[in-house]
Amino acid sequence: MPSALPGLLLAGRISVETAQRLKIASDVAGREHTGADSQLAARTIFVGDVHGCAAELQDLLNAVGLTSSDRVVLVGDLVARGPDTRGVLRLVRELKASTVRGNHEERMIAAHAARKGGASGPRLGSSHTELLQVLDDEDWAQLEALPLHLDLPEHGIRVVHAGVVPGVAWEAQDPWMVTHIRSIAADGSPTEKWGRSWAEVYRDTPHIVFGHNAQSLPQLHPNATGIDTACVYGGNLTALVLPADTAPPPVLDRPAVLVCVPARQRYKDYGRTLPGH
Ligand SMILES: [Mn+2]
Repeated sequence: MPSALPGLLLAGRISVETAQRLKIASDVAGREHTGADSQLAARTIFVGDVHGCAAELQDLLNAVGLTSSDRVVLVGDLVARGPDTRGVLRLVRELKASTVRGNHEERMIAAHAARKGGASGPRLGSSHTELLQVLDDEDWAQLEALPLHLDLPEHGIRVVHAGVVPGVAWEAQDPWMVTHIRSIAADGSPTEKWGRSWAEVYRDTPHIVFGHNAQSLPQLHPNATGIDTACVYGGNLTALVLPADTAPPPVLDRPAVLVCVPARQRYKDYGRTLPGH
Protein backbone atom coordinates (compact mmCIF):
# COMPACT_ATOMS: atom_id res chain seq x y z
CA MET A 1 0.00 0.00 0.00
CA PRO A 2 1.47 3.40 -0.94
CA SER A 3 2.69 5.46 1.96
CA ALA A 4 0.16 8.21 1.38
CA LEU A 5 -2.84 5.96 1.98
CA PRO A 6 -3.03 5.82 5.79
CA GLY A 7 -3.57 9.56 6.04
CA LEU A 8 -6.21 9.47 3.34
CA LEU A 9 -8.06 6.67 5.08
CA LEU A 10 -7.92 8.45 8.42
CA ALA A 11 -9.73 11.37 6.91
CA GLY A 12 -12.44 9.00 5.72
CA ARG A 13 -13.17 11.04 2.65
CA ILE A 14 -11.86 8.71 -0.01
CA SER A 15 -12.07 4.97 -0.52
CA VAL A 16 -9.09 2.66 -0.81
CA GLU A 17 -10.22 1.79 -4.29
CA THR A 18 -10.32 5.45 -5.30
CA ALA A 19 -6.96 6.17 -3.77
CA GLN A 20 -5.42 3.23 -5.58
CA ARG A 21 -6.99 4.25 -8.85
CA LEU A 22 -5.69 7.77 -8.39
CA LYS A 23 -2.29 6.38 -7.47
CA ILE A 24 -1.93 9.21 -5.04
CA ALA A 25 1.69 9.39 -4.02
CA SER A 26 3.23 11.71 -1.51
CA ASP A 27 5.89 12.78 -3.95
CA VAL A 28 3.58 13.87 -6.77
CA ALA A 29 3.61 17.53 -5.87
CA GLY A 30 6.60 17.48 -3.60
CA ARG A 31 4.37 17.26 -0.54
CA GLU A 32 5.61 15.70 2.67
CA HIS A 33 3.01 13.45 4.23
CA THR A 34 3.51 13.27 7.95
CA GLY A 35 0.53 11.03 8.62
CA ALA A 36 -1.32 13.92 10.22
CA ASP A 37 -3.71 15.49 7.78
CA SER A 38 -4.03 18.60 9.88
CA GLN A 39 -0.47 19.43 8.90
CA LEU A 40 -1.33 19.49 5.21
CA ALA A 41 -2.44 22.84 3.88
CA ALA A 42 -5.96 22.56 2.50
CA ARG A 43 -6.37 23.64 -1.09
CA THR A 44 -9.35 24.11 -3.34
CA ILE A 45 -8.97 22.49 -6.74
CA PHE A 46 -11.35 23.90 -9.34
CA VAL A 47 -11.75 21.60 -12.35
CA GLY A 48 -12.98 22.49 -15.85
CA ASP A 49 -15.56 20.69 -18.02
CA VAL A 50 -14.90 16.94 -17.80
CA HIS A 51 -17.58 15.65 -20.24
CA GLY A 52 -17.11 12.00 -19.40
CA CYS A 53 -13.30 12.07 -19.55
CA ALA A 54 -12.77 9.98 -16.40
CA ALA A 55 -9.19 8.99 -17.21
CA GLU A 56 -8.15 12.61 -17.70
CA LEU A 57 -9.87 13.60 -14.44
CA GLN A 58 -7.74 10.99 -12.70
CA ASP A 59 -4.66 12.24 -14.55
CA LEU A 60 -5.38 15.80 -13.42
CA LEU A 61 -5.89 14.83 -9.77
CA ASN A 62 -2.61 12.92 -9.92
CA ALA A 63 -0.88 15.94 -11.43
CA VAL A 64 -2.03 18.26 -8.65
CA GLY A 65 -1.07 15.68 -6.00
CA LEU A 66 -4.55 15.47 -4.50
CA THR A 67 -4.63 14.89 -0.75
CA SER A 68 -7.53 14.24 1.59
CA SER A 69 -7.24 17.83 2.86
CA ASP A 70 -8.06 19.23 -0.57
CA ARG A 71 -11.53 20.19 -1.71
CA VAL A 72 -12.45 19.51 -5.34
CA VAL A 73 -14.97 21.80 -7.07
CA LEU A 74 -16.12 21.18 -10.64
CA VAL A 75 -17.67 23.75 -12.99
CA GLY A 76 -20.30 21.38 -14.43
CA ASP A 77 -20.75 19.46 -17.67
CA LEU A 78 -19.44 16.30 -16.09
CA VAL A 79 -21.61 14.32 -18.48
CA ALA A 80 -21.95 13.40 -22.16
CA ARG A 81 -19.73 13.49 -25.27
CA GLY A 82 -16.78 11.68 -23.66
CA PRO A 83 -16.25 7.96 -23.04
CA ASP A 84 -17.09 7.39 -19.38
CA THR A 85 -19.72 9.63 -17.80
CA ARG A 86 -20.63 7.03 -15.19
CA GLY A 87 -16.98 6.72 -14.17
CA VAL A 88 -16.80 10.50 -13.74
CA LEU A 89 -19.95 10.60 -11.62
CA ARG A 90 -18.68 7.75 -9.45
CA LEU A 91 -15.29 9.40 -8.93
CA VAL A 92 -16.91 12.75 -8.08
CA ARG A 93 -19.09 10.99 -5.47
CA GLU A 94 -16.12 9.19 -3.98
CA LEU A 95 -14.14 12.42 -3.74
CA LYS A 96 -17.13 14.14 -2.13
CA ALA A 97 -16.45 16.86 -4.64
CA SER A 98 -18.79 19.81 -5.21
CA THR A 99 -20.18 20.51 -8.67
CA VAL A 100 -22.38 23.19 -10.20
CA ARG A 101 -25.02 22.34 -12.79
CA GLY A 102 -23.98 22.60 -16.43
CA ASN A 103 -26.20 22.90 -19.49
CA HIS A 104 -25.63 19.22 -20.26
CA GLU A 105 -26.77 18.17 -16.79
CA GLU A 106 -29.82 20.42 -17.25
CA ARG A 107 -30.63 18.74 -20.53
CA MET A 108 -30.31 15.27 -19.09
CA ILE A 109 -32.44 16.14 -16.04
CA ALA A 110 -35.15 17.63 -18.27
CA ALA A 111 -35.15 14.58 -20.53
CA HIS A 112 -35.28 12.18 -17.59
CA ALA A 113 -38.17 14.07 -15.98
CA ALA A 114 -40.08 14.13 -19.26
CA ARG A 115 -39.64 10.39 -19.83
CA LYS A 116 -40.77 9.61 -16.29
CA GLY A 117 -43.89 11.67 -16.95
CA GLY A 118 -44.55 9.86 -20.21
CA ALA A 119 -43.56 12.79 -22.43
CA SER A 120 -40.89 12.61 -25.10
CA GLY A 121 -38.96 15.59 -23.72
CA PRO A 122 -36.21 17.54 -25.47
CA ARG A 123 -34.60 16.12 -28.59
CA LEU A 124 -31.33 14.48 -27.70
CA GLY A 125 -28.19 13.55 -29.57
CA SER A 126 -26.77 10.03 -29.48
CA SER A 127 -24.54 10.62 -26.46
CA HIS A 128 -27.40 11.93 -24.33
CA THR A 129 -29.81 9.26 -25.55
CA GLU A 130 -27.37 6.56 -24.50
CA LEU A 131 -26.93 8.18 -21.08
CA LEU A 132 -30.70 8.13 -20.56
CA GLN A 133 -30.46 4.34 -20.77
CA VAL A 134 -27.38 3.75 -18.63
CA LEU A 135 -27.55 6.19 -15.70
CA ASP A 136 -28.88 4.60 -12.50
CA ASP A 137 -30.90 6.08 -9.63
CA GLU A 138 -27.78 7.16 -7.76
CA ASP A 139 -26.48 8.96 -10.87
CA TRP A 140 -29.81 10.75 -11.38
CA ALA A 141 -30.01 11.77 -7.73
CA GLN A 142 -26.50 13.20 -8.03
CA LEU A 143 -27.37 15.22 -11.14
CA GLU A 144 -30.68 16.47 -9.77
CA ALA A 145 -29.00 17.76 -6.59
CA LEU A 146 -26.51 20.01 -8.42
CA PRO A 147 -26.83 23.70 -7.51
CA LEU A 148 -26.77 26.56 -10.01
CA HIS A 149 -23.81 28.14 -8.24
CA LEU A 150 -21.40 27.71 -5.36
CA ASP A 151 -19.98 30.53 -3.27
CA LEU A 152 -16.54 30.14 -1.72
CA PRO A 153 -16.12 33.35 0.28
CA GLU A 154 -12.79 32.13 1.65
CA HIS A 155 -11.45 32.53 -1.90
CA GLY A 156 -13.65 35.47 -2.93
CA ILE A 157 -15.06 33.17 -5.63
CA ARG A 158 -18.44 32.25 -7.08
CA VAL A 159 -18.48 29.15 -9.30
CA VAL A 160 -21.00 28.91 -12.13
CA HIS A 161 -21.06 26.79 -15.27
CA ALA A 162 -21.11 29.45 -18.00
CA GLY A 163 -21.08 32.90 -16.45
CA VAL A 164 -23.07 35.92 -15.38
CA VAL A 165 -24.43 38.98 -17.13
CA PRO A 166 -22.11 41.84 -16.12
CA GLY A 167 -23.79 44.66 -14.24
CA VAL A 168 -26.76 42.52 -13.14
CA ALA A 169 -27.12 41.63 -9.45
CA TRP A 170 -26.81 37.93 -8.71
CA GLU A 171 -30.40 37.71 -7.50
CA ALA A 172 -31.60 39.08 -10.85
CA GLN A 173 -29.50 36.74 -13.05
CA ASP A 174 -31.43 34.54 -15.48
CA PRO A 175 -30.60 30.92 -14.52
CA TRP A 176 -30.60 29.89 -18.19
CA MET A 177 -27.89 32.48 -18.90
CA VAL A 178 -25.84 31.27 -15.92
CA THR A 179 -25.53 27.87 -17.63
CA HIS A 180 -25.30 29.08 -21.26
CA ILE A 181 -23.86 32.60 -21.66
CA ARG A 182 -20.69 33.02 -23.70
CA SER A 183 -20.60 36.60 -24.89
CA ILE A 184 -22.04 40.08 -25.00
CA ALA A 185 -23.41 41.03 -28.43
CA ALA A 186 -22.71 44.36 -30.14
CA ASP A 187 -26.03 45.70 -28.88
CA GLY A 188 -25.05 44.85 -25.30
CA SER A 189 -27.31 41.83 -24.91
CA PRO A 190 -26.01 38.59 -23.39
CA THR A 191 -25.95 35.55 -25.66
CA GLU A 192 -24.78 31.94 -25.81
CA LYS A 193 -23.15 32.70 -29.14
CA TRP A 194 -19.41 33.06 -29.59
CA GLY A 195 -18.09 36.61 -29.44
CA ARG A 196 -16.69 39.08 -26.93
CA SER A 197 -16.62 37.10 -23.70
CA TRP A 198 -18.87 38.31 -20.88
CA ALA A 199 -15.82 37.74 -18.65
CA GLU A 200 -13.86 40.48 -20.44
CA VAL A 201 -16.55 42.94 -19.46
CA TYR A 202 -17.16 41.70 -15.91
CA ARG A 203 -15.33 43.86 -13.36
CA ASP A 204 -17.36 43.08 -10.27
CA THR A 205 -16.88 40.87 -7.24
CA PRO A 206 -16.87 38.02 -6.46
CA HIS A 207 -14.34 36.54 -8.85
CA ILE A 208 -16.18 34.11 -11.16
CA VAL A 209 -14.71 30.68 -11.95
CA PHE A 210 -16.50 29.20 -14.96
CA GLY A 211 -16.38 26.63 -17.75
CA HIS A 212 -18.62 26.08 -20.81
CA ASN A 213 -16.73 28.29 -23.26
CA ALA A 214 -14.18 25.77 -24.52
CA GLN A 215 -10.93 27.34 -25.65
CA SER A 216 -7.45 26.01 -26.17
CA LEU A 217 -6.09 28.09 -23.27
CA PRO A 218 -7.54 29.11 -19.90
CA GLN A 219 -9.32 32.47 -20.02
CA LEU A 220 -7.67 34.81 -17.56
CA HIS A 221 -9.55 38.01 -16.79
CA PRO A 222 -9.17 40.43 -13.87
CA ASN A 223 -12.32 39.20 -12.14
CA ALA A 224 -13.03 35.86 -13.84
CA THR A 225 -11.19 32.66 -14.76
CA GLY A 226 -12.45 30.28 -17.46
CA ILE A 227 -11.09 26.75 -17.18
CA ASP A 228 -12.83 24.83 -19.98
CA THR A 229 -9.82 23.94 -22.11
CA ALA A 230 -11.69 21.55 -24.39
CA CYS A 231 -10.57 18.20 -22.97
CA VAL A 232 -13.24 16.15 -24.74
CA TYR A 233 -12.32 17.87 -28.03
CA GLY A 234 -8.70 16.75 -27.70
CA GLY A 235 -7.47 19.76 -25.68
CA ASN A 236 -6.55 19.75 -22.00
CA LEU A 237 -8.30 19.32 -18.68
CA THR A 238 -7.42 22.25 -16.45
CA ALA A 239 -7.46 22.92 -12.71
CA LEU A 240 -7.15 26.19 -10.82
CA VAL A 241 -5.44 25.29 -7.56
CA LEU A 242 -5.76 27.78 -4.71
CA PRO A 243 -4.22 27.50 -1.25
CA ALA A 244 -6.58 27.94 1.70
CA ASP A 245 -8.05 31.41 2.15
CA THR A 246 -6.43 32.91 -0.93
CA ALA A 247 -8.05 34.77 -3.80
CA PRO A 248 -7.03 34.13 -7.42
CA PRO A 249 -3.78 35.99 -8.13
CA PRO A 250 -3.65 38.82 -10.70
CA VAL A 251 -3.85 37.78 -14.35
CA LEU A 252 -0.08 37.85 -14.95
CA ASP A 253 0.59 35.60 -11.94
CA ARG A 254 -2.39 33.31 -12.42
CA PRO A 255 -0.72 30.75 -14.72
CA ALA A 256 1.33 29.68 -11.69
CA VAL A 257 -1.82 28.30 -10.03
CA LEU A 258 -3.12 26.50 -13.12
CA VAL A 259 -2.40 22.83 -13.79
CA CYS A 260 -3.45 21.04 -16.95
CA VAL A 261 -3.18 17.57 -18.41
CA PRO A 262 -3.64 16.66 -22.08
CA ALA A 263 -6.62 14.69 -23.35
CA ARG A 264 -5.63 11.10 -24.10
CA GLN A 265 -7.43 11.44 -27.40
CA ARG A 266 -9.95 13.58 -29.24
CA TYR A 267 -13.30 12.07 -28.31
CA LYS A 268 -15.47 14.50 -30.20
CA ASP A 269 -15.07 17.01 -32.99
CA TYR A 270 -15.72 20.55 -31.77
CA GLY A 271 -17.42 21.35 -35.06
CA ARG A 272 -15.71 24.70 -35.47
CA THR A 273 -12.27 26.18 -34.90
CA LEU A 274 -11.49 26.13 -31.22
CA PRO A 275 -11.05 29.72 -29.99
CA GLY A 276 -7.41 30.38 -29.22
CA HIS A 277 -6.16 28.25 -32.08
MN1 LIG B 1 -21.46 23.70 -21.10
